Amino acid sequence: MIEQRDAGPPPRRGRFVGAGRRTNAWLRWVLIGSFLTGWLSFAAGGGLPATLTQIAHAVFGLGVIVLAPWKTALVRRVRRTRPTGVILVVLVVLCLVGGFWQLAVGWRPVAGISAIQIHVGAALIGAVLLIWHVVRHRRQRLRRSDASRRALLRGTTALAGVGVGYVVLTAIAQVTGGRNRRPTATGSRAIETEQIPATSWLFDTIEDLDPGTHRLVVAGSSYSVADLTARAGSVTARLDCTSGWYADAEWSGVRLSALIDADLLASARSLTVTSVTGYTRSFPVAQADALWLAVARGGVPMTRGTGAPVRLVAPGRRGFWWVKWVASVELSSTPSWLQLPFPPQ
Ligand SMILES: Nc1nc2c(c(=O)[nH]1)N[C@H]1C(S)=C(S)[C@@H](COP(=O)(O)O)O[C@H]1N2
Ligand SMILES: [Mo]
Repeated sequence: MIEQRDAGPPPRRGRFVGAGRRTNAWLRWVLIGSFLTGWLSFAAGGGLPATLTQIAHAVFGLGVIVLAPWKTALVRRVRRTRPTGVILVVLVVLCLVGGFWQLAVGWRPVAGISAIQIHVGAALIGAVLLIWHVVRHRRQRLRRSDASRRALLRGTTALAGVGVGYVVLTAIAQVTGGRNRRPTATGSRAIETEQIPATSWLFDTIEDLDPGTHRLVVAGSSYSVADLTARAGSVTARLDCTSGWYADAEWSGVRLSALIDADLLASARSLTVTSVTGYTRSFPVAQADALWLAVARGGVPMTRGTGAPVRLVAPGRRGFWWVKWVASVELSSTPSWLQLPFPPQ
C-alpha cells in the first residue's frame, strides 16, 4: 500500500519520509518488544503467564513480518547498504526461521544445534547490531502528522494481518509435530522421559561425581547421597527446558523443608542452591516445601550428564532452575529476586 502511494516521483518526497519514519519507529518497537517478551517467556514457568508471554511474543514476531514489505521499500531507496544492515537482515530472518521451526516442528536438533539456539543466538547478536544501527542513523522523531487517518488505517490493517497470522500459526502448531506432541503454554513439546538430554544452560561443564563419597551441605548440615536416598519420597514433575522440550518424570528425592530446621528457614528470606560447577539459583524460603533434592529419576540413579548424584527438582519452574550436581543449599537474608534473572554460565 505504502509503496504504491509513496514510491512516486521525487516531489512527493516529504510524504515518503513520513512513511519511512513511521515504519522505522514501528519496526524499532516491534523488535524491542520481541526481544523483551522472548526473555519473559523464558522466565514464565507455565500456565497463564506463559500463555500471555507466548501470545505477546508471537504478535511481535508477526509484526516484524508484517512490516517487512514497508521496510524493504525503504531499504530499496538507500544508495549504499552497509554490511551491518545486511547482517542485521540475515539475523532477523534466521531468528524468525528458528522461531517458526520450533513452533511447527518442536525440538529436533540438527548437528547438536536446536532451533531455539539459533533463534536466541540470532536475537542476541541482532540486538547488539540493532542498537548500533539505530544509534548510527539520525534519530527520527515521530511528528503529530504521523498520526493521520491514513496512518491509522494502515496500522489497523497491519494489526489485522498480525491477528490472522496468529490464528494460522496456532493452527499449524496444533497439527504438526506428531501425535500427543502439541506444544504446552510455554511452547515446548513432549519428549519421552528416557530421551531427556544432558542439557546445559550455556557453557557449564559436565561433572563426574562419585555417589559414594559426594557430600552436600544443606543449611550447615552435611549429607551423603545415601542419607538422602534413605529419606527419599517421590514427586512427579515436568522438566521443561527453554530449548523447547519437556518431559514428565517421577523423581525420588527429599523436600528441602525436610532438611532444614523450621526456625532457621523462618529467619531467612531465600535459599541458594549451588552446583559443584558454581552454577547457582536462589528461591524464596516459602518454596522450601516444593523444592526437592533428587537422587533418582524413574527409579534409577541419574546419569552423570543429567545431574548425578544429586540435582534439584523445581516443579513449575523452567529447566534452568533445576540445578544439577548440587554441592550446597544455603540460607540467606537477601531476597531471591535480587539475583540475575538467568544464570550467567
Ligand atoms: N549445574 C547446572 N545445572 C543445570 C544446568 C547447567 O548448565 N548447569 N542446566 C539447566 C537447564 S537449562 C536444564 S533444561 C536442566 C536440564 O536437565 P537435564 O540435563 O536432566 O536435561 O538442567 C538445569 N541445571
Ligand atoms: Mo534448559
